[in-house]
Amino acid sequence: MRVAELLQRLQDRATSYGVRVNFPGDTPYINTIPVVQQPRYPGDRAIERRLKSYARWNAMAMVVRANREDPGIGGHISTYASAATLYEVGFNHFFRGKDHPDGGDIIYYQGHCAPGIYARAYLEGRLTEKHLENFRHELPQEGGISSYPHPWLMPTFWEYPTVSMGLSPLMAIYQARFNRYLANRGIGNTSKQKVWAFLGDGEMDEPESLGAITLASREKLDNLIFVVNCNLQRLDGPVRGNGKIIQELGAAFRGAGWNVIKVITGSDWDPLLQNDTEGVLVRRLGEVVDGQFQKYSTESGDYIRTDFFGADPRLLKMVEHLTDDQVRMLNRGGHDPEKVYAAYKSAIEHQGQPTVILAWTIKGYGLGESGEGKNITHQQKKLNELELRAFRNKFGIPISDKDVAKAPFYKPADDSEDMQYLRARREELGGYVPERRDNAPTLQTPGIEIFKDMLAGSGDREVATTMAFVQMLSLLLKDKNIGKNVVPIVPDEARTFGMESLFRQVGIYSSLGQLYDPVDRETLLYYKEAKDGQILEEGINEAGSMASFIAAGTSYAAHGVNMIPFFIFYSMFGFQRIGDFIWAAGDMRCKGFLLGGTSGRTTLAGEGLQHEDGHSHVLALPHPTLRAYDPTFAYELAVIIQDGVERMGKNNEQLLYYITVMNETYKNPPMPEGSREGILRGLYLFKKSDKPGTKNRVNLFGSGAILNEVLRAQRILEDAYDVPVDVYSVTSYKELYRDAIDCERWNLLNPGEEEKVPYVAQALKDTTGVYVAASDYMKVLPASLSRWMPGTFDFLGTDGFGRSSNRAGLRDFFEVDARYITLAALRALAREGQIKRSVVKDAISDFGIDPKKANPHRD
Ligand SMILES: Cc1ncc(C[n+]2csc(CCOP(=O)(O)OP(=O)(O)O)c2C)c(N)n1
Ligand SMILES: [Mg+2]
Repeated sequence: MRVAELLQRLQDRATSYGVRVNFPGDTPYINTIPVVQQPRYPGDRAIERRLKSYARWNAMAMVVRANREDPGIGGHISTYASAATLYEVGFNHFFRGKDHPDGGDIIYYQGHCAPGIYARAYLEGRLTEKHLENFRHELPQEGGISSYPHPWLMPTFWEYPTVSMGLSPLMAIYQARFNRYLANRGIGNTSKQKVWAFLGDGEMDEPESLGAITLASREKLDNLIFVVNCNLQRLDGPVRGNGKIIQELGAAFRGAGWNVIKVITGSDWDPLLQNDTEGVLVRRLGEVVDGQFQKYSTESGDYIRTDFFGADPRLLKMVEHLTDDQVRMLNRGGHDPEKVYAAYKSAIEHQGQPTVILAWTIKGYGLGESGEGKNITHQQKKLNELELRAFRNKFGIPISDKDVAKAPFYKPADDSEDMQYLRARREELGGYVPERRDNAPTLQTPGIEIFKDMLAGSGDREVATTMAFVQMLSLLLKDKNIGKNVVPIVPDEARTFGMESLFRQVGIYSSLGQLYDPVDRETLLYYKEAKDGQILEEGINEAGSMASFIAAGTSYAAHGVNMIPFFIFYSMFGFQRIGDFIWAAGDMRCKGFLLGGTSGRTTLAGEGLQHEDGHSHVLALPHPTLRAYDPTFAYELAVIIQDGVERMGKNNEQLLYYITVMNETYKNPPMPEGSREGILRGLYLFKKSDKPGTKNRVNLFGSGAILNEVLRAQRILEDAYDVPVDVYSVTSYKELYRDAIDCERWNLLNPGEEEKVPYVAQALKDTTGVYVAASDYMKVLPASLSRWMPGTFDFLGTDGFGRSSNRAGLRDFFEVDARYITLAALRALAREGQIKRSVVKDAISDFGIDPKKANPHRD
C-alpha cells in the first residue's frame, strides 16, 4: 500500500513539472496474485478433480453422441473443455444457490458451455440420462435439453440466455446495478448477492461487451465479477494472433477503473518464476504473441523448449531439469484450481470496484490430437474410438475398453465419496445452480378506475397519447399497492416525452444521492437525484436501458419480487437498434412495457429519415410473447395498460408490451361503451355512420394518429359522395393476425369440427361493402389480414424512408391523409361496380393529387 502511495505521489509531482508519464495500461504478463498471497485451497483436490473429469467426459459424450445419431445437430465440446476448472471451482466453493441465507448469486454461463453445465446437473441428479441423450432434441416427444441457456425452453433451469454474444456482459452490469437499486430503494435485500458473468475472449470483441464497463466502475459495483475465459481462440482462429488479448483487456478494464485479476500461469510455473530473478521469463511471457502460444498448445515439449525458452540461454537453463513432457505440460492458470480459487476469493472480497478475472486457458483442453488448441476445435463434434480412449485415459474415467467407443455417460454410485462430496458442497452453498424460480408474490393491481380521467375524454383539451401515458405512469407511481414496483426507464428522453414532472415526484436513482446543487433547484420540476430515486435515467443508451428493463422485468424470478418496468424510447431506436436484447427478454420471460415514443412515420414531423419510424410494429411482429398496440386515444391506452399491469402483476402472465405513443395533440373522446374487448383484441367499431343502407358501404380502419385522417375521410365520403362510412379503430394488427392464424391452425388440424372464426372476421361479419385501412406504419400490417376480410380490401401505409416536413406534407408525401383514404375508398367502390370509375379520376384532380408524384416507397 505504502509503496503504491509513494509511486502515485511521485507521479503527481512529476506531472506538475511537465513530465509526461505514460498511462501504465498494462501490467506484466504474470499472475496478479503472487504465490505468497495465495490462500490455502479449502477443498479436496482429488475428489474435485474426479468430479470435474466426469463432467468433462459427460459433456463431451453428450455432443459426440448427439452428432453420431443425428449428424449436423451440433453442439460444442471445446469451449467447456477450456472452462471446466473455471466452473467447477465456482460450483464447489463460490456460486450460491437460491436457498443461501444471503440470497443466490446471479450467474451468466457462457452459452457454448451448456453441455458442461448439463453434465454437472446430471451428476447432481437434476437431469437424467434421457435428457443428456436428447441434448439438442427438445421437441416434446423427445423431452431433451436445449442447445444453449434458454429460460423459455427450460424454465426451471436456465435463467439468463447468453448465446447471442455480447449481450450478457452488458446485461450483467445492469443486473448488478439493479440489485443495488432494489437494495437502495428498500425493496430487496440483495447486498450480499454476486453477479458472475462468464465470457469468451472472442466475445469481448462485441461492442456491447465493453460498452458499459465504465458504468460498472462508476457505480462501484463490487457485486460484479466478469470471468473472461481467455483461451486465445474464437470460432475461426486466434482472437489476437499478433497481439495479446489478456494484455489488451487488462489495459481496457484497468483504464475503466476495474479491479483486474490476471490468472496467467499455473502452479507448474511457480518455481520457474521464483528463480526468474532477472525478469527474463516474465519478459519472454510478455513478448510472445497469442498466435504463438496457441501453437505451443499443439506442439511437443521439444518445440516449446527451443522456440519459447530457446530465446535466451538463461531461459533454457531454467528448464533444463524438466523433461520435454514436463515442458509441454506446464499448465495455464485457468486450468489450475489453486489459481482460480485464489482469484475468485480475492474477487468476492474486493471492495469498491467490479472485478474482471482474465484466465489463460487452452481451447479444447484435453482433446489432444482431436482438437486441443487447433483452429477447428470450436466446431469439433466427433471423436473416433482412439480419441475417446485418449480422453478417457487423460481424465481417468472408469469406463472399460469394451464400452468406450459407445461414449456412455458416467456417474458414480449415489453413496460414493465423490457424490456425497458434491452434494455436501452444494448444500452448504444454498442449493443447486442454475435454477430458475417463479414463485414471487403477485401484485394487487389497480382496476380501471385508476384511469377514470382518461376514460372520460379530454373535452376540448387537445392531448397527445404521450402526455396521457405520462399521466398514467404518474398515477401508477402513486398507487399505494404497486407504486413502488414501477420502474420508469428513460434513455435521455424524459423531456422529449414531457416526463420531467416525474423527476421531482419520484426522483432519479443515483447511488450517490445528489452531491451538487442542481441548477434548477428553484423550479418546481428540478432535476432531483436521490439514493432511493425511482427513475432509471440511463443516458443516451438504449441497450443499457433495455438491460435495466430486463433486470427489472425478470426480478420476479431473480429476486422473487414483481417489478413493472416502463421503458420509453424514441420508437425508431427501439426494435431496430436493440432487437436482439428484446428477443432475449422474451426468452427470459421478462415482463414489462416498452413504449415507442414520438412514433409514426408522418406523425413525428421534421425529424426526417433517421427518426421517423413507420416499421417498429413490423419489427415487433416476430417476438412471440410481445403484444403490440398502436392506440389513438387516451382511453385505449388506459385500457391496454391497466389490463397489462393486471395480467403481468396479478396473473403472472409472462408478457411484453410494445405500445406506440405520439406527440400529435387532438381532442380525446370518452370511451365508447362496450369497446374494451375490441381495444384489447385489436379492433372495434369506433364511429358508425348515421346513414342507412348496405349498398356502397365503406368500412375504414385507422390506427394511431392516422385514425384522425380516417375520420376526416369519413366526413368527406359521407358529405361529398353520399357514401355511408363506418370507422373502426385498429389498435393492434399483431393481435388480430395472431388470433387469426391460431384459428386457422385449429381448423387445419380439426377437420369436420365446427370451424373457428378469427376475431377480425367475427367483428366484421355483419358488415357489407368495401374495406380500407390506413396507418402510419408499413402496408404489410393490414395486408397480413387480407385473408380474413369479408370484401374488397385496400390498405395505405408509410413504406419508405422518412423525410423532413410538417405533418400535412408528410401525409401527402406518404399518401395517408384523408384525401388518399377517400380516394382508396372510391377506387374500391369502383372496383365493386358501386360507382363509376370516372368518380375516382375526378377525385384525383379535385384533391389536387399529382399522379406522377414521387413514389415514397422507392424515392
Ligand atoms: C452475436 C453472436 N455472433 C456470433 C455467434 C456465433 N459464435 C458462437 S461461439 C463463437 C466463438 C466464441 O469464441 P469465444 O467468445 O472466444 O468463446 P470460446 O468458445 O473460445 O470460449 C461464435 C462466433 C454468436 N453466438 N453470437
Ligand atoms: Mg475464446
